[in-house]
Amino acid sequence: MSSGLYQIRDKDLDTTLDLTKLRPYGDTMNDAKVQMSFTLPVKDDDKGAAAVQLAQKMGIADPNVALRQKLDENFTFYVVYGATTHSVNYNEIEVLTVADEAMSMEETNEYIREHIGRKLVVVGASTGTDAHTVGIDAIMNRKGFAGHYGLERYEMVEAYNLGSQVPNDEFLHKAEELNADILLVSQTVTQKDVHIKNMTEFIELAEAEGVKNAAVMWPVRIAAAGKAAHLAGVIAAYTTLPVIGVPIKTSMMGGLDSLLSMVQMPKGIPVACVAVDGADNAAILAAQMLALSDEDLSGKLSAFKAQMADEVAEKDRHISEKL
Ligand code: B12
Repeated sequence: MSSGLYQIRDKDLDTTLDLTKLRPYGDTMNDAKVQMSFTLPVKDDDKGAAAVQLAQKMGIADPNVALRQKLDENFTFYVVYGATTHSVNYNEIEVLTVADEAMSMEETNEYIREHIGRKLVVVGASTGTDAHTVGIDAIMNRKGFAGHYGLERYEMVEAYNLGSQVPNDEFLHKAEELNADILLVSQTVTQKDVHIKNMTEFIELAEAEGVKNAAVMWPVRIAAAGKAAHLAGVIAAYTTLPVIGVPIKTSMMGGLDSLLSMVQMPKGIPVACVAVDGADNAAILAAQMLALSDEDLSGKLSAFKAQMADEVAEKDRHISEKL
């Protein structure tokens, strides 16, 4: 092997990784080498040193202009290579993340089979004047969306997707006819607030004629929303019934946006808000509210909580055995 210029074996190179002073890896550990490129709106002349000075002011030690190229008479492109004088403490970095535990299709089916003992009837639509079908299709259609199957594929769900621009009265009558357990409304937020008009009409109609029919929605309402998370608040503003918000995880901000839109309600218009994607807890909370005036339901909830406690004890025993 050559012992020339590029032989690095005998050199005393730093190999330690100190996460409290994390620096870029250029050619060797901790050399802090970075490469950056920028364009200066000046001609390519002797004052190319401006690029070097700029790099130094940005905390780059020993900057080298690796490339300098005239773009036109008054613009020059630079690639500068050098070592950053900064480092970060990797161990102290805290990232705000949203815990996300979702049940698989099989687990959901099993849960419904065990706890409800029959298929759940779900009716969904994009209501009023809203023509956006794709969102409700994503949730309901067999093929599903983004690697998740839609409700039509769930063995323990009887799903009816009515499509878009479904008049509110038609939607409610269909729900009544099918004896629906759950109504899914998809509304796109519009600049002209059409979604609020659609939603308030829906609430008025439902309160006028739907109370006795859609058992799960009345008298406790659960509002789930992703990119239209303020709708829970809209519902709360138009009714005296309790509203439980379920912020849905979004691709942009992991659901933090939905969460804040639901919890930051003005005084007088409360929305009880559960965790991001916390539909289970919303359902349990709704059941607990209903149980205040329903002895049978209250008994079922007590049994459910006792079973949960047994399950925790069983898991604890299982872990203790393993240790
Ligand atoms: C396709 C599209 C259309 C198509 C719809 C075709 C169809 N068959 O659906 C057409 C051309 C008809 C259309 C029309 C209009 N559109 Co449009 N459209 C879009 C577009 C490009 C994509 C929407 C989409 O399909 N997304 C994909 C699906 C999978 O995502 P999603 O809808 O968000 O659904 C997910 C979640 O939100 C959630 N979800 C949805 N519903 C529900 C329900 C429940 C219960 C739950 C739990 C979850 C949930 O789950 C889904 C899966 O993750 C968006 C821009 C964009 N890139 O988002 C604009 C957009 C939604 N449209 C918009 C507008 C303004 C309009 C019009 C008013 C334009 C006009 N001036 O005419 C009209 C309205 C017509 C009407 N009467 O409603 C705006 C809305 C304004 C805003 N929010 O800022 C957007 C955002 C574009 C924009 N930036 O201006 N549109």
